[in-house]
Amino acid sequence: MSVDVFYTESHLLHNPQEELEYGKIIPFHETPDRISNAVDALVRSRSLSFNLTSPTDFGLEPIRAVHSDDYIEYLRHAHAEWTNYVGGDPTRGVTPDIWAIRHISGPRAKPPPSPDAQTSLPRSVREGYARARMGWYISDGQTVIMEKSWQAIYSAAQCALSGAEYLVKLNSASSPPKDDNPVTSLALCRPPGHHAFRDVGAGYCFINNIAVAAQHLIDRHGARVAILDVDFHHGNGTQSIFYDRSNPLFVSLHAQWDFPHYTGHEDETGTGEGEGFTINRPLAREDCHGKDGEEHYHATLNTLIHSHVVPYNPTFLLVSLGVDTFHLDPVGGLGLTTPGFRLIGASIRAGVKLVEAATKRRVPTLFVLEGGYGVDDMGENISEVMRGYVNGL
Ligand code: OKP
Ligand code: ZN
Repeated sequence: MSVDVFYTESHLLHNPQEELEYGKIIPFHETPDRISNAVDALVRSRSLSFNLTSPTDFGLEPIRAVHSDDYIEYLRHAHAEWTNYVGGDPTRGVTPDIWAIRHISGPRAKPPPSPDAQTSLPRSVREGYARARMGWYISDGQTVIMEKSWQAIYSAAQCALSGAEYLVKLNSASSPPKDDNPVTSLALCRPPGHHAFRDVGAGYCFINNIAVAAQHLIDRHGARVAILDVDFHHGNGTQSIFYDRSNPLFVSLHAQWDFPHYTGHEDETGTGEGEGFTINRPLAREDCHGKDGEEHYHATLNTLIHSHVVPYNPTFLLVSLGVDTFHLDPVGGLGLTTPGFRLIGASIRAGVKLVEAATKRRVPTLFVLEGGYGVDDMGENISEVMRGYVNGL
């Protein structure tokens, strides 16, 4: 069997050269060669065959089901607005130099209106509007927008949607998928998505690709969705979007006290109807080194799958697949080795099989790429996750 991979070259249009990290300007980590190298590795993979597929265009509607109209509108014009009013080299990326701390500013805080509509105001005032708006919608200095970034952002969401829709088709095909063949696909999204909130971009993310796919499956196909986030970083955007809902379930395993720094604690469990449908397991980095560390990681993941994902009985499983847990990753790094990624895939499949046995239905599983910054290894690590999912250990 082969795994369909949804991918488009539009991501090449988003290639910032630098980011602001802890007060220093450093080379941008979330580079186009992450995807190019991963695609090469998948195509060359001998362990499993991958079938590269271009995404279908599902339009803006599924994105609007997750993100606010003003935010989407802002993202589309952010680069032009900034370079027009604030200035700078238009061939380079832009990122805020002021940040709205909304929980401090309070519920009545709001961004200024678009400076384009304020023709009577002095230029300097309109410049202030443009700077304030960037800091309202983008919450850190690593989330950099280029002139054509929107095209890449939009296409990444379409890749996730296409992966989801493909699973629906495969699952309901008149000739049902062969007995034991898994129903799975991979969306190679870039930029990533899991730090994107309803109306805020952060951590290289703008549109929350996996949230858009989950919402689409719920709205169009009445799905009951479980999201399992195994990226090194806490999926704070996904958590926030679904915090007060019982569908989807959101389960995250991540490094404690690293980016995004303030969330992902065990006592964040959802609110209202969503109480109990957000599950966080932060891992101390010092517990994840060496062989014992890797075992600790897998034991924790397995417990999460068995005590939360399986009992939820999802009709679809969506995995936020970050491979930045790899021990050599330059941004994350949580002690995982390449065979460890195969085990992640196998553990997820074992959980899926339990749900399938209990419900007598297939559980289509979509893997959505999030982080992973070691460009030489990430393709192999992604491919090992898929191989573990398809073939087991
Ligand atoms: C996005 B994804 C830590 C700097 C943090 C931002 C990380 C965004 C990660 N040395 N920089 O979850 O992989
Ligand atoms: Zn990450």
